[in-house]
Amino acid sequence: MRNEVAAIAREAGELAAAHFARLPSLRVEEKGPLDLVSEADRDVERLIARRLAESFPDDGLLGEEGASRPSRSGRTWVIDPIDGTFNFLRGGANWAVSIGLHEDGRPSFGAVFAPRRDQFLIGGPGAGAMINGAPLPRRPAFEASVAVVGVGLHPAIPVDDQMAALRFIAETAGIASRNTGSAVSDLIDVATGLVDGYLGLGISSWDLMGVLPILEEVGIGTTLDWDSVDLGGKLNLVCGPQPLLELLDPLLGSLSC
Ligand code: LIP
Repeated sequence: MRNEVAAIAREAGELAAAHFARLPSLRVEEKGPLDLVSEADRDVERLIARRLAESFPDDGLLGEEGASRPSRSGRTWVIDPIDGTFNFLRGGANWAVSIGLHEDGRPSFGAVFAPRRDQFLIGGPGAGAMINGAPLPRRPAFEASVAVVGVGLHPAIPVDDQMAALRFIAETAGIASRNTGSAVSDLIDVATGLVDGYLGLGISSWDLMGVLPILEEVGIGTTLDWDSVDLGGKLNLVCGPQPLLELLDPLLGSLSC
């Protein structure tokens, strides 16, 4: 499975990069306020869905841009063809292809490829975790006095909740924050240690399914209770080492969204 999924993620990233090289001519539509989709997203998702269906014909599919296929195996591949579409369409580097396997009710394996950042991660619980072909090291112990968290706030989240989240991080937790505009990029930054963790509000399962299993393998957890996660719904979560989850978890219970 590893080799097949790696090859599909690579091919998808290369197709996305080819579209990125001709940005001005891409057709772009608005899905909603501050939410864009381009022919690149759709083309890359079609490729991933086709390749996954060829390799794993009994597995289900769920994609951000509409790919959908019922599962006969109990396993479902959850796809974000380009996470960070806004960045992609503006010529930025923070975007990635994400392919994750949902199995036995939780993320079990994933591959993410950020071509413009030259980062390819693959793995999952019990399957190892690799970055660019090398083992991903476990993160050093969390130190609150120098902590920084990536933040992703979906535009549909009420502004009061967005402000409450930023205030909680700065004032109550007393830590720094960063924002790449791509959940997968933020979570790759957790893997590489640029940030200690991630706070996401209004995040979708396809933003998370590819990279969370890789992070779990190196001891990074989340506040999500997978038994109650709706794969088509919006999620609020913290991801990080246990002390960071405990530091930011009270915020989640205080929000209206
Ligand atoms: C985006 C996320 C981003 C989040 C956005 C959106 P897309 O995914 O990665 O972090 O804040 O609301 O969901 O739409 O670029 O695949």
